[in-house]
Amino acid sequence: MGTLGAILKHPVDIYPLLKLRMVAKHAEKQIPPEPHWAFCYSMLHRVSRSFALVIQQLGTELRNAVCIFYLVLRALDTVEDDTSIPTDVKVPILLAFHRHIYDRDWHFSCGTKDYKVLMDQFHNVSTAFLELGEGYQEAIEDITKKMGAGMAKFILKEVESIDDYDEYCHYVAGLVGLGLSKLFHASGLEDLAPDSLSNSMGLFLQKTNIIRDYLEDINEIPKSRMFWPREIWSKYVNKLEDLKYEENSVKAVQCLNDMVTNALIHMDDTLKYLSELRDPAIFRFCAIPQIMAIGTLAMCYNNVDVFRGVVKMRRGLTAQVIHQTKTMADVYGAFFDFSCMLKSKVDNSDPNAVKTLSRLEAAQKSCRESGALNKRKSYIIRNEPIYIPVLIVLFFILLSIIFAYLSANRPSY
Ligand code: D61
Ligand code: MG
Repeated sequence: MGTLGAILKHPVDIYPLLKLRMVAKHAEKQIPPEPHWAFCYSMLHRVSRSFALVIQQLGTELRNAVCIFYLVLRALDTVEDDTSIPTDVKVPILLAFHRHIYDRDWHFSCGTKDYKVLMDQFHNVSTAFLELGEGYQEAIEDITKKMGAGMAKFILKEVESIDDYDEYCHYVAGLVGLGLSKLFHASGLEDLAPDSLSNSMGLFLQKTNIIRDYLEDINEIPKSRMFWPREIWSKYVNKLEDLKYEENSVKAVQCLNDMVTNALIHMDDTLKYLSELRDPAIFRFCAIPQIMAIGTLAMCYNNVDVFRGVVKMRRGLTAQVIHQTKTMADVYGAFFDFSCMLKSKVDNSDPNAVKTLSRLEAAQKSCRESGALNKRKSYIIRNEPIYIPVLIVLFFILLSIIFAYLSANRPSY
């Protein structure tokens, strides 16, 4: 369904979408004049639309550090993700990448499209990195070293057990959480959060991605990318790729529900991490991706379309989340709403139904006990009266009639 169709179906998206476009336009104006910084910020927008907008709303000093942190790790991940690079070439680069970021002459071409541009002009990122404060450089190098080593380990090792799965997600996302908490602390705006909470922030996002991107990853050319742990999928099928075949749909959806239920483990830590933050811009930067994640999990749960194509939140709802998320009350509200949405899809015949419901009820309990639920707008309970869409349509028809009339009677000079 095109954007126009989606807007007519969800007219409440119009204002947030317009607001989002204005914020994006404003962000573009903030791009620094120096060519290497201009490259970094334009590249940030090209390789990550979702994080680019929330990074842009951070204060200048922290924004530059987080922007470079993102591009350094995205470059490292581009090496990891390029399945055409032979292992004996890839592993040494992953292990030494934390040293390469200091060397403006270092270059390794790989990846496709914008990722390839990032790699080919990576010297711009190194130049900007070397301009960051000492504390920021140390935190970024430390995380890059640990993530490179973790990625190298799993180039040679399959994700078998759930412990392997948590370990892999720690390396590629948990460490990002730990690094961000260090950057927030180095900026003097936040206390240093406990590693366990920072790690959970990353695992909740990464596991949501791994679940949502099942089909894209398993169909990756030349080699499949497989992150679902054998300990879970082997209860439903003999091979991970069997989940995508029509005849295995019932087992596939049960396996999907098992994976979603596993990801829900990290909800409490995520809510605790967010409730400790003090700086409003840092709060929004951390909260918006988490709300997108619980929303995406609610859409993926019990949804066979995950094995048919990519299930994504509609742009209008994304705009609403970005527009409406300002306080912890908004976060409790969103987690409560999307938990209700997920709960409404739990079928008691599902093998994990009891576990799924208990984790949802635990999260809903902490949201209720926050006492923040009543003062907020809901993401799912449609409270706008049905006549609004009709009015908007009429308005547009009127506008086009006036326009047609004016253009018809415009005096020809
Ligand atoms: C607060 C706010 C943002 C947070 C956070 C806490 C904790 C963790 C994260 C963001 C990271 C979440 C990662 C989820 C998306 N997954 C990926 O991008 C995978 O690549 C992981 C390795 C590179 C990590 C790059 C990254 C991502 C977000 C950042 C950041 C660095 C630095 C600062 C802020 C946000 C995925 O990549 C998909 C792709 O290639 O597009 C993969 O390859 O598995
Ligand atoms: Mg990767």
